[in-house]
Amino acid sequence: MGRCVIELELIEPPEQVRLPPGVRLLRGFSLPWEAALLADINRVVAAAPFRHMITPGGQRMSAAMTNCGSVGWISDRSGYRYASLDPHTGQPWPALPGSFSTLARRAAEAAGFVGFAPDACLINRYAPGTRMSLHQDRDEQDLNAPIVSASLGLPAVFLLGGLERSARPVRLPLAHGDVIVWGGPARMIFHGVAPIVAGLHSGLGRQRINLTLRRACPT
Ligand code: MD6
Ligand code: FE
Repeated sequence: MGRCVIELELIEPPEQVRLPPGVRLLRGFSLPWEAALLADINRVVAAAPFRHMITPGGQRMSAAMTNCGSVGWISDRSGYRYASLDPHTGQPWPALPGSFSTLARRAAEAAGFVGFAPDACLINRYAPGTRMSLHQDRDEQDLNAPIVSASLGLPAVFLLGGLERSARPVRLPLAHGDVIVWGGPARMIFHGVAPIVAGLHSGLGRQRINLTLRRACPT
């Protein structure tokens, strides 16, 4: 008898997690674009390879990163910022693929943010054990635009904090194909990624890839 109660708790779907206003989780939303996204990621990475950036404090970031779009997010000894040239190649970042911008616009729309026109996409690659510590996304000039974040490959536990660093984060499991959109009152929320658990994803192997689409420059 008691066993039934326990099972009901265990099978409660993650969709039941109550999200703060301005945050929307769209399960499986990117799956219709899966093949195009993976091909476009490969094209971007061929022109602008993944690299481990250095924080202003001198630490090597554990997620490998690259960008596409008219500007890309970079970090080095002199700080965090958007730059129109890839410091690794000296060339402009690869253009934002149509699959990325279409996905972003449609996901933003589904979350109630119409007219989202991203100009930058940060691509993060996580090997097992890799994490991202709690941070705010605050280097964009247009804080009215939402952010669209697509998870691919190995699952992750997204840490969704509050508007102050001290708030205890909610743990939000993310699977291949899930998309998070946030903006409005949630735009400056602290967030991070718990260490990725080792595993093998059928399409992407032993890694998680995250696409974070933003509007970095004023419209
Ligand atoms: C990640 N994402 O999921 C890291 N930032 O790998 C982020 O830092 C992030 O997912 C702002 C909005 C959505 C995000
Ligand atoms: Fe972020």
